[in-house]
Amino acid sequence: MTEYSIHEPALALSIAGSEATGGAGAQADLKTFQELGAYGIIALTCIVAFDPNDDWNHRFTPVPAEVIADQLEAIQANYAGQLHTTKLGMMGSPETIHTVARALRSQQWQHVVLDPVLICKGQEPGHALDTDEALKAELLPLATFTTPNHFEAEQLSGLTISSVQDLQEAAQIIHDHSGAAVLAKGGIRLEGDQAVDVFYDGTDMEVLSTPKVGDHAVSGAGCSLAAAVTAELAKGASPREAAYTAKEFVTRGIAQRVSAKTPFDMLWQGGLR
Ligand code: PXL
Repeated sequence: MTEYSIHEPALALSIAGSEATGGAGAQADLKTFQELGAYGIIALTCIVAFDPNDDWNHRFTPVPAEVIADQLEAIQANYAGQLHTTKLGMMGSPETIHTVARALRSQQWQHVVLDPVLICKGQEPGHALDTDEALKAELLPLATFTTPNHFEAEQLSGLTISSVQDLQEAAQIIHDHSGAAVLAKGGIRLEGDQAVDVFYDGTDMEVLSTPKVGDHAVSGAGCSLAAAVTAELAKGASPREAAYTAKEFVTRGIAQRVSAKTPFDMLWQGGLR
């Protein structure tokens, strides 16, 4: 009989939406977790299917609240006492946010990484506004780490961000408000030849800068960055170390992108191999 051993990888739960083409969402999270050696677990919040006949607009289908609650019940029971790290991606509705917040509050977490996905094309603006408010009220206070992009950092801080100094100020405001470590992403949005992100955890203020790779956004960069932070935290890295590794992971993935018919290419999660 062949011997076996019990493996004890770092566990990482993503609560996120499916983006069917595999560029973003839960698919990007799972691939990132695997690449970085964490054991990936998913609770799906919604299904996004781009429409090739309508400019690739997002067709959005929420997963019913009770089905989200069932998934989280199964996951939390299965890994009771072992699961300490989670990432929150696209929620899509206030009801989903209530359901996820309730499940999160039912146990202790070491790391709750919030990718504050605020709007998704294809959602009604009124609906999206409710979702943004619920996210700020119910999920941001639970977060230990958050990864707003340029637009989200403006929304969460109330600032207009056009320089690295503005991005630093926004990171400080978001940290002061939430208590979370903040990795605010300037990405390709700030002028100049560097893709600049800012890390702030209340003590350290760091500017992470790499040469821009092209001047077009790549699908999955935000999801993969937050997922890489999550995997690294699950493995025991400090928030600052996790931010640097995640930036490297995404920069290499953008440089080795997967081409597609959508207006954006996709990030390749195997870039560090
Ligand atoms: O990149 C944000 C994002 C997150 N999650 C899902 C998405 C998208 C963007 O398309 O579809 C499910």
